[in-house]
Amino acid sequence: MKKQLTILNKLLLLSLFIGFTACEIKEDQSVLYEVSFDSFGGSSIQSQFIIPGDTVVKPIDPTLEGSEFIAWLKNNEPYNFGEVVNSEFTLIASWKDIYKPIINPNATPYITEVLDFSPAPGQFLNKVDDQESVKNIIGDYYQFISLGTFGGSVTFKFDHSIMNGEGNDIAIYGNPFEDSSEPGIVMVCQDLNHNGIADDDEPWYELAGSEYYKAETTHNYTITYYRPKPEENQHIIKYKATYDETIEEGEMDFTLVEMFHPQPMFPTFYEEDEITFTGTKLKSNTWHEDMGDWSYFHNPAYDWGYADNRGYEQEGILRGADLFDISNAVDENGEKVELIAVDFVKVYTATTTIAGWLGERSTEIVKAADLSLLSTDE
Ligand SMILES: [Ca+2]
Ligand SMILES: [Ca+2]
Ligand SMILES: [Ca+2]
Repeated sequence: MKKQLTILNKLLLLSLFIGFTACEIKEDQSVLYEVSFDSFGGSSIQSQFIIPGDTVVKPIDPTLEGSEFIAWLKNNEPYNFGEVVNSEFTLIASWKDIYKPIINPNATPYITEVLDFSPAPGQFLNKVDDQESVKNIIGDYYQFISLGTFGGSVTFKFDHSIMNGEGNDIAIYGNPFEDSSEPGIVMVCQDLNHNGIADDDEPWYELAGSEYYKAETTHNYTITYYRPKPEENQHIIKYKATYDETIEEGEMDFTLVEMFHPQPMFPTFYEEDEITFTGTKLKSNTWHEDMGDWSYFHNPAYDWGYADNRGYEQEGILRGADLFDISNAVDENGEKVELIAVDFVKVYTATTTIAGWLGERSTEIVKAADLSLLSTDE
């Protein structure tokens, strides 16, 4: 009897085993989910077969020459490796170019190329061929260009990357004097793909100056200027500004400069009849002094960190220059960004003030230099 039971037990166990094995094979074929990895040109990563409800094991980061691995993406979002798997899917590697500064053994200190000149309306525009005269800021000469009122900008580069060394790195020369500061905000960009162009996917960073974090400073101030119709007064520029929750429409009145600057104020070379600029707007500190039969406008300097602001305090080779430290770079959210070097520099007028007969408060640029090369020159 005992022996019979044992045989029965064995048969039972055998049938259970067969049943179990069959069941396991069935599971293998139907419900293991394949998670594959598309390394997007990088080293290949093996697929994983995941039991439902289990998680993916984060593989070793793939490698790609000249690139830095950022993350595995699912539906364009970084994948959470704690997520439970309930389907098959592919994770895609995202990469960013490793930035390499351009080192030039024959580097010269001054601007070698102007990439863009987009002035806003102003009294010094339209007197000569502005797109030609902007080249005045190349090299070491003393001829300035004017950017016009808020937003008007110039973008330039050098024959090498400007390294972020100890302290200040860039000198930007304007024509300020005591009580005549016309601040311009400075932005920088890295040529990540070394094509000499500031591409749309190469971000710009503002060099935060003394006013950047103050409540009275307006970030993301957008203004559109409209070209007057031929029959309209060419010294009245209509505009529409948007910032915070505000939409403001108005006119900039340049009529008091007409006797000195009779030409139209809206830059004539634009094909469009309206131009739009977005940037950081500084609160005006201009004040007006009544001197009896005439009046004077005071445009005092801001503390630091703006072009055409305090350069009159410098001596020698730096006379007229405001100095900039690449370490003050911030991203669009105001977060500090560490940049080892930069390739492109943009300066734009930071105020919207029109000071009567003195005209708009517009940043002027004479030249700019890599400070590290200037010091070795001396
Ligand atoms: Ca620095
Ligand atoms: Ca000036
Ligand atoms: Ca580029």
